[in-house]
Amino acid sequence: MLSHHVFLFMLALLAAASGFAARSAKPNIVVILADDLGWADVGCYGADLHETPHIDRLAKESVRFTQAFAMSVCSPTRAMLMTGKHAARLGMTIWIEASLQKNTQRRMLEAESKHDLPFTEATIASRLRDSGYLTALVGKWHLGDADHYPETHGFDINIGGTHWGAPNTFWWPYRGSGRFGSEYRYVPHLEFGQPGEYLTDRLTDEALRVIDQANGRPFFVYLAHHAPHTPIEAKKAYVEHFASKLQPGMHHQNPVYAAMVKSLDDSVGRVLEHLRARNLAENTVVIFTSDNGGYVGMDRKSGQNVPVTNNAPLRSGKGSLYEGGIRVPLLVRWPGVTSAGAECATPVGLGDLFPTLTGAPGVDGLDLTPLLKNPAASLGREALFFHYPHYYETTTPVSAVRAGDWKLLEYFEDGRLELYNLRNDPAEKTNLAAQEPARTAELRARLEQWRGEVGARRPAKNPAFKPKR
Ligand SMILES: [Ca+2]
Repeated sequence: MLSHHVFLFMLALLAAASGFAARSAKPNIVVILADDLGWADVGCYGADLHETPHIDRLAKESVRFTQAFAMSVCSPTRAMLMTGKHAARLGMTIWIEASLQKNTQRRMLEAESKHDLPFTEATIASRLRDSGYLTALVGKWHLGDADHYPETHGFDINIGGTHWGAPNTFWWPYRGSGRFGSEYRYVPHLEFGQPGEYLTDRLTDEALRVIDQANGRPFFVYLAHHAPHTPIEAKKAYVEHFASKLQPGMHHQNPVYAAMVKSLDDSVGRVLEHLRARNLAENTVVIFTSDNGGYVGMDRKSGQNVPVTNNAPLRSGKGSLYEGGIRVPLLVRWPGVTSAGAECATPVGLGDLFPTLTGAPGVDGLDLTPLLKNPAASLGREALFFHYPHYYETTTPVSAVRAGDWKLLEYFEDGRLELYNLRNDPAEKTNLAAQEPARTAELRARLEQWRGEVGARRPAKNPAFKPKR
């Protein structure tokens, strides 16, 4: 009996020892998530006015994914990124503030959407913390109210994360007024600062501090910038630089937005330099991406009369399921795994980061390691799905499926189907649904089957809707 106990004790010791060995071999992880940064907003994806030398250098050291997909708005992407589960399966299909407001003047009533990430969900942070990492969210959270803040989802440290999707201002003290008083759209834990301090810089300072705080422990830093989401506000010297550089016919036309993107690029440069200076670069995975396509509306609140950005050659922008709304930059630098300067055109989703970073199976995400080692490898995925049963400036309720070069969109208001061949028509100009009825029907059936499998909620006809005469 006693020897049996001793045997079990020794087994436990061995397991602990091998677990420790595995942990100590684990790399640090920094995920830098931009907010509303479009696919074409950085130099290495084709920007002209914007200047992103640090992001472009990271791209040269990374696998650059040319067809990486987010959901079309903030919270759904963030939920999927954190959990590896599709936003439709989680029932989180629109950003939080909008899930609480119902507009009943439209043709359809939007689907219900959860506004708190359920505690039953494992996150990248909870998995990594369980295996010994120091875990920190610095910046935007947007996955629930105060009782669902990052501390309740696996983060040891939360600097700035609230249910708010954007600060009132990018200038310290980062808060507004209104019916919430000085807590209106505030950014917590940044109370001590000075006038003139810019949020993107401050969040970077905090992220670097967390890296130093880890002090030898493996760390996961999720640096979720608010930039370049509205309000479109930037440093004066940068704005002047881009205003003087601006030429008619340039792809991008907003110097304030260009200046915001430059501050974001500065942040990436400072993180990379800090890792290098601390001798951590060779043992740190660095990922750079965005949570949805670029915002193509105007930021009238900031007094601007040009669109925030332009996702050309892709169609439309944030909110839409056309490529401009969902295709995002994705760079992955994993020392010892990725080859410098590699490119990968395989469609991937941000839900793939959960299994890739944790080693745990993803429910909807796939481990990208085969592609990180060899960008020409097969991931074995047949299709990617999108579901946005809501309205936005750019869209009415819609679902979409991407399989190979083909993409089908189904609009709920009228059942309209649109089929595009993205290889021949990346701008989604020519709807081939009528010319390709068999392919259209097959993709529509696949989309319908997927919606059933994940329990995707649908919008409903609005009986009170009165069309304008
Ligand atoms: Ca966003």
